[in-house]
Amino acid sequence: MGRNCELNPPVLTRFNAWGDRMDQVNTCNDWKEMKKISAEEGLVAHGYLRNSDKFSRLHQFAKIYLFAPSSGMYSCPLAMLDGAAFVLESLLKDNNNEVLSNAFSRLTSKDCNKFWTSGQWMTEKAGGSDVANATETVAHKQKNGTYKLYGYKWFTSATDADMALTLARVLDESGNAPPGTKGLSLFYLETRKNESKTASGLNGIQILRLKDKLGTRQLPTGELLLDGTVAHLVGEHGKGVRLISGMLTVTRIHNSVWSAASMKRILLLSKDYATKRQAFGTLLCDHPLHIQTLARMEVESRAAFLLTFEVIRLLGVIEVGGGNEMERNLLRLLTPIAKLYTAKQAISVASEGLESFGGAGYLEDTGLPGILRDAQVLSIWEGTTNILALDTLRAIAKSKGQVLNSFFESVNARLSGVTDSGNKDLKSSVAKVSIATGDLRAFINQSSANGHDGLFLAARDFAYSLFRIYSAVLILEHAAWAEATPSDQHAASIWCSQDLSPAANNCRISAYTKKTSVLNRELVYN
Ligand code: UCC
Ligand code: FAD
Repeated sequence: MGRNCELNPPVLTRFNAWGDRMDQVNTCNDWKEMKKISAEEGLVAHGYLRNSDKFSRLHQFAKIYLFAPSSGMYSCPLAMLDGAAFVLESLLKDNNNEVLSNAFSRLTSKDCNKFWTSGQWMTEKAGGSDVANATETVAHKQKNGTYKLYGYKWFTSATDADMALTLARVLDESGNAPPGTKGLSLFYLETRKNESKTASGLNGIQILRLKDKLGTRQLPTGELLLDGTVAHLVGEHGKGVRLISGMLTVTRIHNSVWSAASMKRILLLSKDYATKRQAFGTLLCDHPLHIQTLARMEVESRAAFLLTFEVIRLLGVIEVGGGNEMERNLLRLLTPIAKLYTAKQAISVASEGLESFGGAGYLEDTGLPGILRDAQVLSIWEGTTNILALDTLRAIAKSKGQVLNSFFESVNARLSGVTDSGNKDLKSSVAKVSIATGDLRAFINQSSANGHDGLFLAARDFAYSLFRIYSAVLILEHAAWAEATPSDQHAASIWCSQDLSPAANNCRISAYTKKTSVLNRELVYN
């Protein structure tokens, strides 16, 4: 079914035979079936029913991890609807709102006749990273308290969604709105209106075109013109970016799950193929160099899985009981880290995986190229690598460094746990992580002493360091279990043998100065 979704991508019919605007997105039957399966399997509902208490998110995401690589990218609408449910649930805790309550119950329903999906429309033509300055959509207040939205949404992934959360600037009586973040408010809208006078039945929305994309061809990603779309303000005026950030937390976790799941899928295929294909008189699985390549893919996949599911565990704990300060800090810090790093890993593992099939990996009828095409988007949407690296610095600055203290405290506590397990085979790996952690701390102290500029230029390497160190700790913990095998210890040894703290690497310290920025510019443009 997932494969069929790629082979039968959505088609937009803009006009009917009589010239009326239809703006109808036709998706294939398998795509529609995915919606039904998602509802019935509770792929979002489990996270909110909380039948497994603080493990409910783990339960939900374990299912999504299994579903994702075969879902024909249906994980994408699920991610956005989960993000919307997260935002609505937190708002409904303090305010009883019939419209939002109805939407929440639909998003979290296991009844496929009631179940809704949601879009997340943030990106406009002028930019998707700098949302505050790029958003030109405006909102006019109506006498009945609703708003009408006018604007152009440049990327909307679930054009077939039932509802959406979006950003717009509320105009005052003289037609002005504050610029930047302060002027942005969050709106809820339903995409269809029963009383709509237009042939399309849409709520003041025109679907101008579907994007012609490298991958994610299963998804109806469209450009929308909002022309009097009736919408409801969500939360306070001017708090749009902060409110939608809750949504981003959840969708970024979904992105990480997709990354981890996609790596596992290509790895399983590569492993299988290696037991069937012969070269130079032996099966590929008997060529040590080929198996080294697969072993490295395996280690990347494990690290991505462990860190992502640790973030999910934290989310579940916090949603049920609020969590302690360390857990809240770690969730805030590790969410962008997990998203940015696992996305890059997914692209590189998919590429390596295709190569492990030789020429067959390049052929469309194997279905393999789609894995690489789809992986490439993971580092672009939901915040690019650099934007997420900067988000890490935002989290640190906003908490006045507390999130970093929690990080180091947690790393040290967990490393001590590994040491206490008495497993001698892990000793040298533990020592490597301890040294890398110490180096990173020293690097941060030095950057702070030099002013904050250095840390901005180091942001990406710094984020990589956080990911590699925290994953190292998780892989080591796993390898220290009584049930662990020598393979788990070998995986830990491979992971810990890389440069665990690229930001702190001695020859790099001088690489983040203003002078280096100037030289980089020369290098790129001269
Ligand atoms: O791409 C998209 C959908 C793709 C399809 C879904 C796929 C899901 C995965 C599926 C797997 C198959 S939707 C578009 C995604 N767009 C982005 O991710 C935007 C990227 N840009 C950023 O992330 C920026 O950092 C912004 C827009 C979030 C913020 O930029 P600003 O303007 O510099 O923001 P400020 O002024 O720093 O922050 C405004 C407020 C602050 O709070 P207050 O007002 O209390 O001071 C920040 O602390 O927002 C708060 N804030 C956050 N809070 C900002 N970011 C966060 C955060 N991550 N967590 C908590
Ligand atoms: P830009 O913001 O112009 O960024 C260009 C480059 O500049 C990037 O490499 C970025 O990292 C870098 N950069 C920008 N600012 C900085 C900085 N301060 N420091 C360092 N580097 C920087 N959006 C939605 O809202 N809803 C959707 O449903 C949706 N679906 C999408 C589906 C697909 C298939 C794709 C490809 C995109 C989708 N998007 C969606 C849009 C996506 O979120 C944006 O493309 C993304 O956020 C980047 O924005 P941009 O394209 O404007 O790039």
